[in-house]
Amino acid sequence: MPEPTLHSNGVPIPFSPDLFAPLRASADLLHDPAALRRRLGADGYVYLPGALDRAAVLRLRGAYFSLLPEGYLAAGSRPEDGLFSGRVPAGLAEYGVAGHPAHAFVRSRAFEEFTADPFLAALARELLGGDAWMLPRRILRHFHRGSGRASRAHVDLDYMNALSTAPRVLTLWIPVGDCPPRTGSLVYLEGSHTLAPEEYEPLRDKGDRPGDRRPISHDLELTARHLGRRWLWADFAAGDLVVHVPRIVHASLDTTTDAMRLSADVRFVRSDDTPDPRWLAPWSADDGA
Ligand SMILES: O=C(O)CCC(=O)C(=O)O
Repeated sequence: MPEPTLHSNGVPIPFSPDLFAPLRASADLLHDPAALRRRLGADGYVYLPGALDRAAVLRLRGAYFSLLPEGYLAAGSRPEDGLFSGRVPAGLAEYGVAGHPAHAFVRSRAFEEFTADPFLAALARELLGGDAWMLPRRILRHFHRGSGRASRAHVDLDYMNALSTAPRVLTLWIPVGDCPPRTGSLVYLEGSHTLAPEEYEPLRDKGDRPGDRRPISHDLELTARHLGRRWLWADFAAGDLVVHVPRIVHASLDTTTDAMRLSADVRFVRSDDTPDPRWLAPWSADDGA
């Protein structure tokens, strides 16, 4: 079980039954696309423990962490463990911009091959109910303890709204390594894909990023209480996968373990829809999208 108090962006949230509940696992529906689609519609996500090859996920983890400069990883540890030394070596480029390993990694053959797994495309096709393709902007997220950084509560659609019609799009969130809540896992606000945006609009006024209306809130307890819903969590392991719809509110917790949080989010869009043009180039942390 997680600690009695978790944090997101440095803000505490009690791990209590009025604020947290478990994600519902749907791996048993993988053989039944229609039922899986219904579950996605009902819950706004499908959580698929063990859907991916754990060894392949851990290889990907090792491939990324082996690119970090000397001194970043704990002495004597393996890249695959992704253990933080407690010190970011001086001179490293800002996270995810050209010159940082994450920027190179999303353009690497290892990442390309991993995300090209036909299982992912087939799953997206089944859930979108038609031909779909993967948007080139695929994000790698790496957090270490002490950074006080996590993803604020948001809906993906607010980052993909350049067109007047919303594309039919799905996000596949892939923890690249074991990721319990204390390592900074993703949490979903129960049933929040059915909320009208006006219901969470007031929260944006109290955010920690004045001038950016896209995040809903950095304060997960305030968000849960304002909307009267719990955060759904899981003890994610390498090989797990969650698919979510673009209107579900989600966020991540702070990393407090030596094991660093690494994840990838990839998005698939229906082939007969026009995607937001900002998602057509490989991700860079400073691309403004
Ligand atoms: O991994 C995270 O912290 C955020 C991921 C996310 O927002 C997404 O996959 O849509």
